[in-house]
Amino acid sequence: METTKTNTAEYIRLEDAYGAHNYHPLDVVIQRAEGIWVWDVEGNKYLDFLAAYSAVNQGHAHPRIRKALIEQSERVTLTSRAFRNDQLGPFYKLVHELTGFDQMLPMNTGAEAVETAIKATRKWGYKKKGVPENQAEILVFEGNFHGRTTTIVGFSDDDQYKDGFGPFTPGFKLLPYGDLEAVQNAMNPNVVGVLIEPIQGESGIIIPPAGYLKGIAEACKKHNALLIADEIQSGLGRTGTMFAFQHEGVQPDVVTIGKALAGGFYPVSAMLASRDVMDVFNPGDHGSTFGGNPLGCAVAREALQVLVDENMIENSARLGEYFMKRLSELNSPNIQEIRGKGLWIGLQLKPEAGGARRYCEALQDEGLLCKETHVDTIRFAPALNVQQQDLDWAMERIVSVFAKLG
Ligand code: IF1
Repeated sequence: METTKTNTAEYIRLEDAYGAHNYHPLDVVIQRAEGIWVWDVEGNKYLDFLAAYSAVNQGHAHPRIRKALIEQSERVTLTSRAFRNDQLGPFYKLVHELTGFDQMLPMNTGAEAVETAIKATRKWGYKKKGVPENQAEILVFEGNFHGRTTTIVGFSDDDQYKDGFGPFTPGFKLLPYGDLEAVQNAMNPNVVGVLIEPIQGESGIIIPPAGYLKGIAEACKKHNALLIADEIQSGLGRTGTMFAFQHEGVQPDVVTIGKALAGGFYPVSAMLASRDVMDVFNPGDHGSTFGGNPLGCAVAREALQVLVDENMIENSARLGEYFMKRLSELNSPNIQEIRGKGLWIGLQLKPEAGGARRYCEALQDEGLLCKETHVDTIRFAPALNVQQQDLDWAMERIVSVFAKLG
């Protein structure tokens, strides 16, 4: 059959005709990706400034990670956890060595890692803290994003994430983000944990006041509650350190990781914790078909190794600072605030600027792919192996778009 060069419009038509409309993506149909660059079906080249929401911190299609995927795929890909495999133990050991946490429980998506952390924290509350059955409370925060399961969206304060999906899971208390007193006042004997993003991602790279995270850690210690840091987006070098919580010098009891954990090649997530927390799980309590599979473990081991071997975390800290400085030179009257840590930056526009979407569309026309969040904020989050000249290339286009749109 003669193959026709299907163009962008045709791909969009197929998605619209046969797929759920649960996203409003930019009209760019990506066909190939390498490092920080992606190409669409028309042959246009773009600098990817979203990095799949920080799931490709190592850059697209990293050759070392691809090699690990191919080699493992020729050995064994999935055994289930009914049996053991030769990739899981070494993966556990590497994560322990890199993060200092005693143990991990491997899952697949970020939401599953967060659900695992919720279950572990509740069970720890009942079995070790002595909270009466079904009375456990977990403190959560306005502007949170922890995934899309019914339990997780149930404690979101974004109406769209909840609309039509009730009834929801009880046992969560929403507090204002950044207000330490609110956390201290919410503490009571039934509080088993505090679930927080050290820097809020979806909300638009919201950085809490200095000392806030430390204050929460102290409140958790005082009231015998677990501090759970969701580092699924902020972790693995995105903010210039392995974990965002390290900027505050705190040591959470539980951490969730995902996204870049397998370098964009495979969904791998995990909950990290001390033995004291992890030993609430007995055989058969919890799990998943693909959790800890040898293919995901082999890929994740190499993805973590690459992050370290290629100094991507230091690169994120150094070039994040550089880029923040370059962005601060933009003197557009439409800019409300520029926030960021490492290569994770949110540029918030004033409401009168007409929304970030049109800036993202204009940037797309200039060859830069970004994503707006919460209407007014443009998110800049390139792969952590971006180079200074790439940021300068991006800056030229950002300057040009702001000159056009104000
Ligand atoms: C979508 C947002 C980002 C996360 C944090 C857990 C998860 C995420 C801090 C769940 C996932 C993704 C989900 C994706 C878009 C993206 C996103 F806009 F939704 F909020 F990054 F900001 N904790 N974030 O950021 O991980 O189950 O997706 O593997 O749902 O549209 P997941």
